[in-house]
Amino acid sequence: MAGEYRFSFGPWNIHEGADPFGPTVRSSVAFAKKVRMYKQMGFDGVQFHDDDAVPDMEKLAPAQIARKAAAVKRTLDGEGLVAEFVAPRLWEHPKGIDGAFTANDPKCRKWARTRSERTADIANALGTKLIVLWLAREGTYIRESKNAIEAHKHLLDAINHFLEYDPEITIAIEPKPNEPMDHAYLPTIGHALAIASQTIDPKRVGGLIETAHALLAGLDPSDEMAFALSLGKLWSVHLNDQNGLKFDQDKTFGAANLRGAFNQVRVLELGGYPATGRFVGLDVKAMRSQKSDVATRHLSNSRTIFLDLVEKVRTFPKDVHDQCVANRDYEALELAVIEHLLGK
Ligand code: XUL
Ligand code: MN
Repeated sequence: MAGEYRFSFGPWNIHEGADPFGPTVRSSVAFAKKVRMYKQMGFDGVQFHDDDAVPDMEKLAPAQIARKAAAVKRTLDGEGLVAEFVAPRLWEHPKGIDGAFTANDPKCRKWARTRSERTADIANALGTKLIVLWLAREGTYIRESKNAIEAHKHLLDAINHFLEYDPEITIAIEPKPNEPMDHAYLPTIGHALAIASQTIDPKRVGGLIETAHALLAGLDPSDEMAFALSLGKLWSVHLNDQNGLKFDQDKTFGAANLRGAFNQVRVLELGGYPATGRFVGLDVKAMRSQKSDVATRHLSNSRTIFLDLVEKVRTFPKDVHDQCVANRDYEALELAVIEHLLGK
């Protein structure tokens, strides 16, 4: 079972524990040390932001950026790892304060396009064709601050620019409804795939669904995944968990809502996700209270819980399921699911 699914996470998922209310509580782990942990924990793929791969990229010329990214590729090769995707980190730069692709200032929008070109170059050097777009600050704190109709056109232009710049890349949009913005553009997979259909090459634009983001939108992550799967557009996932409507918690997968996690695994099984060769990505954070020596458990535990749930999905008695569905007896089905999860 472990062999059927390929798992990935990003270097930001091993972090120092700073939050908006307090400083770091763990020392930094160097990238070279992080990559050595992947295989030991059963992971084969590394998710990257562009500046995870080339930290000082804003100060470098395109050729230097490509050379540095090629060196990272050699490190990955040495560990038997592959890059899953590269995402432009547009939200930490001063030019991204008011959004990047949808900034009101044309100079900022231009910067974002140039940065996208470098992101594509890094993806090439790392040997992946997948770009992930989490549109962090593409939205508003107050609606009057932008023309939202124009903003959506800017987003479409930005995606088209990416597709034109590199005819090989594919783009997975990672929707999220809020945080850091009050409201973000493209809050759900429906929005993401609608804009994908309007691009110059719709077959190269799909989606990545994160559990917590779907929950923050008040939606069921498994149905969001099913929608994308039904269109052949689920190109990655960010599994994690979320305890209600609050900040993006990135909890261990299944830790807040085990049944919700069961249903996400079920839909990936129903959709034949392992056969697509796509990664099961995690986007989980260690609790701030974790000491350094155990601050990777959220990753290995999420993977373990995922695989335990694959087992649960596969061993759910089909005859019970079919009988309950035939009888339209969903109370019986619900009890059967809960008892199965409880190991009864
Ligand atoms: C933010 C988030 C990001 C993206 C990658 O909520 O999920 O880490 O997954 O840019
Ligand atoms: Mn994510």
